[in-house]
Amino acid sequence: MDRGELIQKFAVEGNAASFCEYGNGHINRTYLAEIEQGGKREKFIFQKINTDIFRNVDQLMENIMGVTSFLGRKIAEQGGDPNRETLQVIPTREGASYYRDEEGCYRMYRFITGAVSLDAVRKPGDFYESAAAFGNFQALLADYPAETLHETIPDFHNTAKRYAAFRQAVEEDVCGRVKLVGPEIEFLRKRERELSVLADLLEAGELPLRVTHNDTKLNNIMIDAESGKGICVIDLDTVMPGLSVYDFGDSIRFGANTAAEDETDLGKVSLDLELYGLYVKGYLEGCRGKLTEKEVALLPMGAKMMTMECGMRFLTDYLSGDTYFRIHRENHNLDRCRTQFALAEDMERKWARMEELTAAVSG
Ligand code: ADP
Ligand code: GN1
Ligand code: MG
Repeated sequence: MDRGELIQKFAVEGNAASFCEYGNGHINRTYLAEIEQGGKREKFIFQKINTDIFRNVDQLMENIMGVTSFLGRKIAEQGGDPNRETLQVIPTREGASYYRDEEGCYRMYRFITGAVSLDAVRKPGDFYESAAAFGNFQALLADYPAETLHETIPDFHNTAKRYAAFRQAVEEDVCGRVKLVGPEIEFLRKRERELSVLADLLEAGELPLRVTHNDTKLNNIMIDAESGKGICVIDLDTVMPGLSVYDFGDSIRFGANTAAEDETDLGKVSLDLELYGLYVKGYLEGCRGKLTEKEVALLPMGAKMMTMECGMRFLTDYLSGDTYFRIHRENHNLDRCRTQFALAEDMERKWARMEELTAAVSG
């Protein structure tokens, strides 16, 4: 079925005028579809869902429909515009949340106009605004019925289990790449015990399980082109019960790195402490006092844990033959892994400052 026919399966009038790959996500295939409607071109986001990763698309879309309608109601109550401030799924002509054919599963979203998603912080204010928006997302979902959410990727941020998967990939060495990554394996081996501290605190009841986004990188938020405010959190595939410090940490991992996630010159990789401090401020303001003291104290650990975990996931994928994250060049996952580990090492050097800044902002 061609793209025009696929679009016809959704409840939108008009004909597809253009269709092109869009964005820099690593998981789904995202397209910008422009549709001719009454002499005007309307934009839509069309996605082919990665069903190797999201095995149960009914459950995935049930989560998204639940979360977006919940958010839409709250945003409207607070006088906001649900069309711009939360994702809006365009149903199929049959009224389903996605369309399935023999080649895959597809969904459509209303395009959030007048906004941008950034792959790097342009100015510190962008990062602060993204923090406030992710914090607000956390606060808005604080009373979402967590038990109704499906675990779209089981053990997504269970770093200890991720370590076990990494060890298995080393053991299997399906591509013969283990010999190329001695220092990276050593990096993780040295930190093995630390990898489970947050999961252990959760299990011990010292950290609360919340409804979290779990994939809070900067390009998963839309920033209003005029006001510069973070207006809409997108990429809701991994909204699941999780830890607030994971959401905080993943944003730091991506946005407070002075280099790109896949930078090959590791000399450029470091933690920007100014951005770190700004994010703490924005996130705590957005959360509106909902985090416990312990959660706040563990924000630096959240940042380091997400950085190590993500590096480990890139490394595992490199060892397994690059089957999970979309790559655009040879060794891409290895490059991504190395930047993460370099960033985590820089966090270790700056640990005292990270803790001081966290305490100063929250105190
Ligand atoms: P992935 O899971 O692959 O990361 P995303 O859902 O994050 O896919 O989409 C990829 C990119 O597409 C985003 O980073 C953003 O730039 C753009 N995008 C996604 N949804 C919308 C939307 N509703 N409006 C405008 N842009 C969007
Ligand atoms: C993936 O989907 P995207 O590109 O926003 C991944 C995240 C990683 C991130 C690393 C479902 O995010 O967990 O942190 O790449 N998403 C999934 O850039 O695995
Ligand atoms: Mg994304």
